[in-house]
Amino acid sequence: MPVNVAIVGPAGSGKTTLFHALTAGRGADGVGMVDIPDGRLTRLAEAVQPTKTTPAQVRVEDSPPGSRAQRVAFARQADVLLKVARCFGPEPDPVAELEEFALDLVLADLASVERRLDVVAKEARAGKKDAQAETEVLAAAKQHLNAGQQLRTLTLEPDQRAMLLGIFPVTLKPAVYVANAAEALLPGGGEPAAKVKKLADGEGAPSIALSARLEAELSELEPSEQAEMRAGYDIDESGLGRIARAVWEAGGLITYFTAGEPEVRACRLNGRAARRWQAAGRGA
Ligand SMILES: Nc1nc2c(ncn2[C@@H]2O[C@H](COP(=O)(O)OP(=O)(O)O)[C@@H](O)[C@H]2O)c(=O)[nH]1
Ligand SMILES: [Mg+2]
Repeated sequence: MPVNVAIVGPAGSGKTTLFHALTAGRGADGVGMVDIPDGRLTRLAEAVQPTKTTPAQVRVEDSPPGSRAQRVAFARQADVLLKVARCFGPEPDPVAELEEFALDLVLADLASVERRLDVVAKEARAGKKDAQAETEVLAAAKQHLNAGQQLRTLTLEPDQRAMLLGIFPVTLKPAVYVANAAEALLPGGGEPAAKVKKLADGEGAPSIALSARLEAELSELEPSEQAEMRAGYDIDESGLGRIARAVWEAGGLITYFTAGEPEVRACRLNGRAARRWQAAGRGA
């Protein structure tokens, strides 16, 4: 199963434009596969000279239009949220827009926590083991959500985290922020992008500034024309690559390589397999 990345965020922030840029126009019906650039794979391929080189990939999906409930449901099925903020156009206020968007997710999690608390209260009365511990973590989650905070920023022990996962909380999913900046403010993205970075830093999440519209246009050009235009904007090709790597890392994934004729391939490990791999001192 590939890692599912959902492009989410306020309306008009450039989600569909970013989807086209990331998939270089090859996505269909809002779904596309995106390669994860990796210098190690390139070096391996140079050494082995295989007939085929297969990079690791993630599956990226654009937000379909829909109601607030549908937006929450869409985010819920993802492994990683790619949150796009509007840092271009008239009076960009990316932080307010991101917070408004996050509120729907917070309220959805609050409803799930409250439903689960009812169930666990009954289990506690029936003397079920662990019900007390679960009640405590749910109560802490409820307080955090009631304060408008996402569960991503709640400090949790691994076993508490595992208990919370039972309610499929959407605000606990790893997030990567994209400050979709005005072309004139590239490469850094200026003040609006700085605000997005501050918000992301507060959640321990990565944030990347680029112009989705410019990247989508560039993706349609020949490499030589691309390079020329990038130089004009003082940007390199790393923006989309950094997004791809950030969502890969946010998904807690580990890359391993198989090399030989006819193919050099980057694959993913996650969950228990990844922990065993790391414990054995291998992989990165
Ligand atoms: N100036 C500028 N406009 C953009 C950028 N990205 C998207 N837009 C424009 O913003 C509008 C909404 O973009 P869209 O991708 O449809 O947003 P969505 O509602 O989040 O999917 C469109 O008119 C885009 O051309 C950008 O990086 N710079
Ligand atoms: Mg759209």
